[in-house]
Amino acid sequence: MARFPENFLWGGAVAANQCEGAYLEDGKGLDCSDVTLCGPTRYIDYELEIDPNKFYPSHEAIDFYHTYKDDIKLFAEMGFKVFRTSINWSRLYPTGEETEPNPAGVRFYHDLFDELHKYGIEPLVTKSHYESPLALTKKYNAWMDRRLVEYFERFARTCFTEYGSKVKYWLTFNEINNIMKAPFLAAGIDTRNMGDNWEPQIYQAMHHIFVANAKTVQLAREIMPDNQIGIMLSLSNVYPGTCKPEDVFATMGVRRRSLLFSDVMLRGSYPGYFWKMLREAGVTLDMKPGDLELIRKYTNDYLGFSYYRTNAFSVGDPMVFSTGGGFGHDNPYLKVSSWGWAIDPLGLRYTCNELWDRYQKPLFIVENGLGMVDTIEEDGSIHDVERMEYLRDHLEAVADAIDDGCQVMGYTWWGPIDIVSAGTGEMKKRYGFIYVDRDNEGNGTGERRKKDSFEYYKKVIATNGEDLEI
Ligand code: BGP
Repeated sequence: MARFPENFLWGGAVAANQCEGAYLEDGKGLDCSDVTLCGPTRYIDYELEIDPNKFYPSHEAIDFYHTYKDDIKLFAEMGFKVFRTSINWSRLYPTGEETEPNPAGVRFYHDLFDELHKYGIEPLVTKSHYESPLALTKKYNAWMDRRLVEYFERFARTCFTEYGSKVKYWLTFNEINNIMKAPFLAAGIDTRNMGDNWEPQIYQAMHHIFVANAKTVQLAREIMPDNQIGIMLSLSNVYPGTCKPEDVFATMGVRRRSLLFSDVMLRGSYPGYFWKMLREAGVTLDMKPGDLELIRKYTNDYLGFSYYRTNAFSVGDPMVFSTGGGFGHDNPYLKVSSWGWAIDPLGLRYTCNELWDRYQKPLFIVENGLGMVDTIEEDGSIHDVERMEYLRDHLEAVADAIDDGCQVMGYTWWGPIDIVSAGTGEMKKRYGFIYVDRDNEGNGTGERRKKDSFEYYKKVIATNGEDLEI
């Protein structure tokens, strides 16, 4: 019996700021990623001005803005049914405040989606993926200000009006639960002048985002009622560090710092534990009449999420941040990748069951992948067995989750082509089935080269996941 449904959406995922480059081309404005450098703390060590003597990975990235036709041809060769990317807000609205969109920016994404459809590939579009207009940060500190709701709604109206007939699957905010760990990356919020205890102030920005999400769903229902608009969270999981009740209870609290966002956007209300967080922080949200009604009425259609790995958490652990989902301490029962991230395929099965039980809404694994350093052999080949093993094992887990009764819409491997790392800005941390000749300093020809995993994923898709043999 087939382990994956007939219409399973196989594909790959990227983000505009991590692949397009052309950071000021055709009228695009600066976005927050354009002022972040290479390095493990790029999401907190940023300046709001470009230093001409520094290298910014997003400025050229892998030049997808100009190479997308050739790259999409390679995705089609692998047999992609779907391709996830984002619309860079500052390409359409350079400062975020314009009353009309930038025509060249609108045109680019029409051309991109048309190219995908040429090969029968469905676009899966994230509206905001770590790339909000920098001007909104400088003027309003981004989502701390309620005006962002209006600007995001204007951006949504343009997206749905322009692309509603070409894009069936949408996501509002990428990994928006990361706002509580990396507010500048996730929501363009500069916390450096907000003191050490900035988190309680972020709760107001979260309210603005929940309202903006609901308004976006409302617009989607009005403009493109047959399309699906999901949410997207970073949901790599966390296990109790011991079976001590205190550790189990503390770990539930850590997990709730992520599931709060899906609870609100999929169930339509602030859960009791969020009201308690507000009480304990002494925060009274500044709400407009009708806000909670909007959030209740306009919930999202599906749950998109990223899963990379799992960690463990015990009382007293530090709450570490990582783009791959970081919490307490390493799990001694798990192997780690050559990059140092834990490998836990069963954790993906566990997470799918956890989320299906909690929401009973379709799940979409829109990010799963292995970042690692690739070796180019003498003959130019790249035998990325570690990547194929990670993919095989995690697809086995997805098949098991579907067998467990979880409804999974699709799977988009993160980084089907080497792109700029979100967490460190590096090219060295490669996810792709397609190698890109470019290093951390921007040197290289940009030439594309197939790795062994290219043919492997092509076979997986061709057999609808039946043949996972490496
Ligand atoms: C997620 C982001 C992606 C992607 C991924 C991998 O947080 O949604 O943008 O980058 O992490 O992380 P990294 O690129 O740091 O390896």
